[in-house]
Amino acid sequence: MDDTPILVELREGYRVITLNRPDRLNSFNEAQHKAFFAAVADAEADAACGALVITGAGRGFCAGQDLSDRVTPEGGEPPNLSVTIETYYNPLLKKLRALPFPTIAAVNGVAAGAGANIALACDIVIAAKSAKFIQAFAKIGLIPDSGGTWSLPRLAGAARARALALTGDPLTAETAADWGMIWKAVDDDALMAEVTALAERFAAGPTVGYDLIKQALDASETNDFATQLDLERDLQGKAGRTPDYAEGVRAFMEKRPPNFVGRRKG
Ligand code: T3D
Repeated sequence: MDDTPILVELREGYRVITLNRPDRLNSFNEAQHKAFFAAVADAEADAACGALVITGAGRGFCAGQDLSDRVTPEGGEPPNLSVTIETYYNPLLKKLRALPFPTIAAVNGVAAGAGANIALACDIVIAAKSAKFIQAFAKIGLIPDSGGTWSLPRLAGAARARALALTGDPLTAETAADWGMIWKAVDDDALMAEVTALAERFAAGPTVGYDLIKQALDASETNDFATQLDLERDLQGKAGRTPDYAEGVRAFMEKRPPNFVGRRKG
């Protein structure tokens, strides 16, 4: 096994980050927390990065926090989990959600605990049919974190969110897709081809427009309808001033594929 906890691949117009602790199902220890955050921040800082793929090495996507770091001897001082969340998970989740380009979770195997909710925080989740999503927290006396209590009711609906969170029962990729929690479940051996095609499409796409779409959808979580209409007016004004909009319309009228440049490509 490679002993670096994160692998980063720079591809034409996008990046792939692979969580790389397969023996522990890519669960997070401190080194992996730090390396993952740094890799996401590097992608954000790269003007040529138009999409980010997150996946896991081996048979799992990510099993959340590495619990071998959390064993408390009987009668010992319990760890202060708020500190880890404040130090690692919350900054990571905030950064992931705010990235100005599309994020794709390629869920290659089990996604449990924080691992499930990191996947669900991505813009698009494509999972191998053998993958499972597990809100494992309740099984060890915790609550869903990494945005789980926010994203689950929104993605799965209130009743399913409660059952998933309270039981910690595994949810198959196909059921997650049927419920609309993820974009799709695909045959295991088709996963990376499917994800690569989508990432390449985003990398060649109107990147500023994608950023504005994300901003509008995020704001809709708290806006009322009238406020959202005003926001759409303002963001569409910005989109309409991009070279990619001009190119998109020209290409449509000339019946040819568009050649987008995207501000982030420099
Ligand atoms: O702590 C804080 O800072 C607060 C933040 C918390 C965030 C969280 O994510 S809390 C939730 C933590 N995660 C879990 O509770 C999930 C624990 N893992 C499992 O329940 C199961 O491993 C799975 C359902 C994910 C997969 O089951 P299975 O049967 O496919 O695999 P396995 O045999 O259980 O796991 C394979 C190996 O990975 C195994 O090691 P071994 O026996 O081969 O040496 C197992 O111990 C290890 N592993 C799996 N998950 C973790 C882990 N080791 C450490 N931490 C893990 N989370």
